Amino acid sequence: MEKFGIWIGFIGMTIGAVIFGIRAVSMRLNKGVGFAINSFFITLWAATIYLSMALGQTVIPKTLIPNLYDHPIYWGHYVDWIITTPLLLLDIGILAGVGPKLLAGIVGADIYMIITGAAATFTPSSLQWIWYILSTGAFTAILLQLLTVFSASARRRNSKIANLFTTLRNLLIVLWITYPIIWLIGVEGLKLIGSGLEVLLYVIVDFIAKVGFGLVLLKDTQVLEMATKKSASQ
Ligand code: RET
Repeated sequence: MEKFGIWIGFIGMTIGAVIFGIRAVSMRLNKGVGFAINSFFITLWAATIYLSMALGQTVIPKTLIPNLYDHPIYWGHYVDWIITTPLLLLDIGILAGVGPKLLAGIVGADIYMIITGAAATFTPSSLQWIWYILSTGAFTAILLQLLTVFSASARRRNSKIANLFTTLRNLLIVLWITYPIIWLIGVEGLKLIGSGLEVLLYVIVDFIAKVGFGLVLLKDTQVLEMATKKSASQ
């Protein structure tokens, strides 16, 4: 069941990488091509990590340290997210036209969120909740930045860019909120669901957060071209 879910993740991300790769090539040196290249690398990286998890290489099996963990740890997810979540935030930040300082701020909070989240996952005692709370704090900061300064910056751009930003921002918020919930109900947290279902849920949201997000982002080349032109300096 778990292995099956991971392989589905690998196939889904590979299909995404092929779609975005073709899109990037077809956009040639068009101004918005950076967004397609970014989506390509996001899905390529995720496909690579799903492959490593499917091969059992970025997983600690339940039986390896049974007196420490009562469940397998798919730590490949954190290697995936530490690269792909900053890239997703760069997409939405560049679309909003925010400057390098705000981009660095949100990426910093994001890296903090993933590292403390990994710490929560690897901590086999109730000390894990300290790390979970710190990670959730950083996550809240990310959401607040998206809803305030990022949205304000996007509103100052033309209406097509602003509308695409709002759609992607809402999609991102709804999807990303499910991660700490899955963790909470999953085997690392309250153990309300089993490892197999948890793996499957992560695969589904990962797929929509990367491939679905990329498809919406790349729908209109014209908007992407406009978005790469002049941006507000902040
Ligand atoms: C964890 C557990 C600790 C608390 C929080 C988490 C948040 C994770 C998030 C992950 C997003 C991943 C994405 C992946 C690829 O597309 C680490 C699960 C807050 C928000 C979007």
